[in-house]
Amino acid sequence: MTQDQLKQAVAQAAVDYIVPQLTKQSIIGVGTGSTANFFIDLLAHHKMDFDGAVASSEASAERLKGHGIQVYDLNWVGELEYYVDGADETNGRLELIKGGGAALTREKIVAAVARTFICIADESKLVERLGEFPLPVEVIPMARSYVARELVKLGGDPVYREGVVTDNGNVILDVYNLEIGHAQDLEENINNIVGVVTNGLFAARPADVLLLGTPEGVKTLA
Ligand code: ABF
Repeated sequence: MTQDQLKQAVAQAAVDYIVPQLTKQSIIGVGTGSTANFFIDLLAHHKMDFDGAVASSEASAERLKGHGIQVYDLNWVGELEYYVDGADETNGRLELIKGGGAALTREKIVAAVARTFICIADESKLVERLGEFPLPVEVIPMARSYVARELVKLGGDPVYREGVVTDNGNVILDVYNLEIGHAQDLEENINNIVGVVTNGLFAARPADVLLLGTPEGVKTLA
């Protein structure tokens, strides 16, 4: 199976997981990236079964609207039953690295609101220890150099993602070579650096369910 077929299989598994629970009032949190795109395209077949979606990026909002799915501003939404999104890495505790697509801040906000966060990923994303994928950190532009120096003190090698501006008007530092022993502590320590908006560790609020695409089928970890 190709990686795209594995992504499609987990996207279908997420649709199968949530659709039976949806009502006409349901609003779904929808993520960003190629796996999330498969999910959006498959979810569109069921658009009559729910009210609409909140998107974690402008790109996903456009894709949802293209399918005729109503997209809501999160501020207008009280409750999100589900948030479905991909990841760059996951460990067995469902702690994640996200943000390769630069949408990490909105993703973390939607994850915070959602009752159930379903992560969809092909098996290449499952790792023993987080950190081979460089950790994305969204930073206020004027703080970029300061934050980079502070990240070096934490043992990382930050690299400015040139030419990328987030949907929030900020920049991204990708941090290589971090020792991620206790992910929750590191997430908090990086967030405490002045000028950091968010970092891509999802450990304080990990996924609740991981649908993992393997050649033997989709495995569910919870
Ligand atoms: C988003 O998309 C992320 O947080 C992660 O960076 C990325 C995963 O992309 P893909 O599904 O294309 O591998 O969910």
